[in-house]
Amino acid sequence: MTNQHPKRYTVTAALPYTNGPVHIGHLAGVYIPADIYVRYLRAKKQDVIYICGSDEHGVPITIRAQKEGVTPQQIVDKYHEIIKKSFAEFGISFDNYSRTSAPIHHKTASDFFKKLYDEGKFIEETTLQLYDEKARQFLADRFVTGTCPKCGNEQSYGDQCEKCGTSHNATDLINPKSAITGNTPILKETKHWFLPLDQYQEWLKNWILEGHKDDWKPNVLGQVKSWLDDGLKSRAVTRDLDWGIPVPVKGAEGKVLYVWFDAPIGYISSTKEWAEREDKDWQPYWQSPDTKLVHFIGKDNIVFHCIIFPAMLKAEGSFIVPENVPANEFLNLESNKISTSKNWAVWLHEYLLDFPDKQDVLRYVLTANAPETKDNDFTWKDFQARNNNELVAILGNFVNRVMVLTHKYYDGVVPNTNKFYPELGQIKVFADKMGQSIENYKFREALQELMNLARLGNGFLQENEPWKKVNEQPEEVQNIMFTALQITAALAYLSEPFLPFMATQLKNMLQIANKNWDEISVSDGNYLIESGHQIGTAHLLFEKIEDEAIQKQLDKLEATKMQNEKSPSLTLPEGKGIEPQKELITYEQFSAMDIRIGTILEAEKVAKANKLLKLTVDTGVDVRTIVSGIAEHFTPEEVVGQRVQVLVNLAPRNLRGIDSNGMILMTETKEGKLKFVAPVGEVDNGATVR
Ligand code: B3M
Ligand code: ZN
Repeated sequence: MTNQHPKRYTVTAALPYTNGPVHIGHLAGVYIPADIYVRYLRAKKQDVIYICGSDEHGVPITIRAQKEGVTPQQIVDKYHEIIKKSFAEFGISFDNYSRTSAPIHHKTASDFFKKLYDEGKFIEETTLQLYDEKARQFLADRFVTGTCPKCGNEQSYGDQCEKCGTSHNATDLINPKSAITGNTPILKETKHWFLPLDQYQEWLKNWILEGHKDDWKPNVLGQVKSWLDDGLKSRAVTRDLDWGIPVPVKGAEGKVLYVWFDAPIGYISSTKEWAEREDKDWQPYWQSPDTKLVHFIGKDNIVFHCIIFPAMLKAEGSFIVPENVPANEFLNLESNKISTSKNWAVWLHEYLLDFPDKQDVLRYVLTANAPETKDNDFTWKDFQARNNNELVAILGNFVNRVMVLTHKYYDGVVPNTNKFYPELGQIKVFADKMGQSIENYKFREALQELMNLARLGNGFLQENEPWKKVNEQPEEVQNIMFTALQITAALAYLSEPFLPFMATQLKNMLQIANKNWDEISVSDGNYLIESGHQIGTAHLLFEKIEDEAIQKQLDKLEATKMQNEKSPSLTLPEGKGIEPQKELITYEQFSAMDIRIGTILEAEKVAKANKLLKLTVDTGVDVRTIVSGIAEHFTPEEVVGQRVQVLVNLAPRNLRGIDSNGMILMTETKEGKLKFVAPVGEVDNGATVR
């Protein structure tokens, strides 16, 4: 069932959530492997597009906005720019990087939903959903945590357990807790639209477990099999939230598309955006059976890309489905799980401040150590070792020796040859092997081969020792150097998918143009760099990284660790009863409130009202009556003489027949005990609060 000779490739990389910058885990898991794959295909002159964009909806964005005290739009605007820039700086060569807040995406996702809706592909149902009474909000996805019904993980999210990877409905959670207030939610009725995944079960089983049993990665097949074995259930594709794409049907006011419904459609919208800009047709890239669609993702996204999105595409009817979904496992950092909220990460923008121009070193280490088959660990010591012992000592050293000797012996002119060393025949073997590995998504293996070619070059020089023969056997040395230069040129070409910055630099040093990957071979009379060709000046491709630079990074992580121990969560204080921040107001709105310092002069209970005290308050402006709902917390005697803050220009209200002229400001302990918000130290009555 695989497309042996596709006419074109559509390669997508998971759309990162715009709730923070990107880190090495993102690069290693998704963007570098996909980038290697497309750079290789481009070098083979294939028709390929590399599509991505920011995932700007969903609960993580809302949570981040609440945490930073700004609107979701401000969050996505900020991180979209940061993320896009980081990708560009690391040479991630998207053909298009869009965003799901773009109008073209809203329209595409909305039309997609509408089509399925009109064709009766959804089940419309009013069900009981989790609701946080305090936050006055339905809880889905990351707004709720609880115990995973499958593995017992107590921190599972509403839509997915990060521990076992299961995807479930929020109501499946055992002991659900609101991530906003920490409260136990109640069940409340609400209407939603469900995609009946069970109807696609058989088709999915045949397509993946039969059709792709030999070419999909075992970790991906394993997860798919486990969901299918459990039996697929209907999944809601709408949510009661105000951030997202409005559900485009009547009676759905206040509801938006589930982020995992709209986000994968983002691949299609981003392709449309690209096609518009490039004056191309987007359809063949998504609808033509001779297109090979490949989704690069992390392991936590498998269910969405292998079950839900394909079911959506199938339901829609006019789209192709992916031919592979090469999901990676996770990368840890110094033995701990990378965490945005705990700041346990190497952020790309921060890396570049400390290691400017060392993008390729990170690309190299993250590929050499990629979590292709199991979780892997990034350590700074390994980073240093791989740079110093591999990039500098093997690749850089070989290239440098060839460059320097060519300038020394021949003033930088490629010498003649009359001998065909077996090493030359190896070049094509390497190119083919690497190509095979890349096509099988084994990028570590491919990179190993690249380094093996550099090792072969070093071995060749070591064995033939041109520096010892240059005076006695000049012709022999010409043959040796000619051969070494061919290997150097091959390295320039073959390193391009992995180390694009270095490859460009090396091609410039050698003064050679790009070449089709399939032509990276040397046979008698067919060379990568010709005799008589003048090469450019030599520069070192890599430099040693000293201990101090590594120590600095380790110290930084140590500081993070200490910070986390002091205040364990920088995240939205989960379960601490903190209410979410309200909508922003203007300064004018704030200054319209007249708050004064005052003193309670008299207090008495209000007849037949358990909660109310009638207070006489000196506000500085005047002495007035205020009725306050504090009687269950304070006796009248307790509050006389209490200094308070009073909102004095609140419109009067009549409570139990008494005119109340203002409001006393109160706060509340975690246990629910009311407290006065009193001035600290000497302040006169009538002083304003601003
Ligand atoms: N934004 C999940 C993530 O960043 C999600 C991927 C969407 S791909 C359509 O882990
Ligand atoms: Zn679980």
